[in-house]
Amino acid sequence: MSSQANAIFDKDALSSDLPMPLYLQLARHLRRLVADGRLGDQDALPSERELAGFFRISRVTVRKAIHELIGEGLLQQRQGAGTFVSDSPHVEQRLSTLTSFSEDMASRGLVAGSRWLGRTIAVATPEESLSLALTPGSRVCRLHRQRLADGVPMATELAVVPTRFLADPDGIRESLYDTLRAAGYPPFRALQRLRAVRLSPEQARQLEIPEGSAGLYIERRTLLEDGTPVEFVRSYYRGDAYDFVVELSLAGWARRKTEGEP
Ligand code: 16G
Repeated sequence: MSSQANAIFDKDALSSDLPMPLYLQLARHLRRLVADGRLGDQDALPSERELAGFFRISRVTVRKAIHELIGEGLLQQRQGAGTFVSDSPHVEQRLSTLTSFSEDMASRGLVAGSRWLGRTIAVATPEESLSLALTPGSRVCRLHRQRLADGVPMATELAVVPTRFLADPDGIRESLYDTLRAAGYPPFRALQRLRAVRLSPEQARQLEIPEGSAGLYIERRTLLEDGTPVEFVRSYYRGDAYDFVVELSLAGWARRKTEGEP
């Protein structure tokens, strides 16, 4: 293996004493190197033979780890050229259109996914009651998900929906908005607030990025056409992988001025 590769990979990252199969330990090590930026987009991995020799494991184990990460979209293989780190998905979201995460990803040719971190029914907190215009003691579904683009975590979202609009949190398949539409409560417009934050160690872990990374905190209050709040969402997005794009147009008075009207 080249001396450069020797400096990146850590022999001690794998241990047969751990209760985790060696191929998963190697996959975890490679995932961390990508997350830390020590392996960048399109970097070539050493050959299977070199990795097996370096970590003193079988080539079958190396192949299984690589296969695992290809499945997650983190690595890709090119015929005859070897294994490379995939380009990290970079997503742009237009701020002026109301779309769901699933729709955002599909429109970019990425496969949307979710991992559930929790889904429960509970009594709304005072903050949730205020945001959702609920009477004290109202019940809500709390839907906590890690959102993935081509298998890579992009955000964690905690969506709160009154049980009046969503009776069974287990009824959601991939898309919350599709479930709401099917129930006759299509999200119509939303108010969104964004701010930059330093992610907590727990949030960084959930997004599989280094501790101390910057992120975007987004709060969304979504309304039905008649103005009734249908969801209140607090999300943490990876700061490095998501761009929010806003289209600005001149205000009416300014447009009239540029068009030479008095
Ligand atoms: C987006 C929304 C979120 C909504 C989710 C539904 C932002 C900041 N948030 O992530 O409020 O709950 O889409 O996605 O855009 P789904 O229909 O794919 O479950």
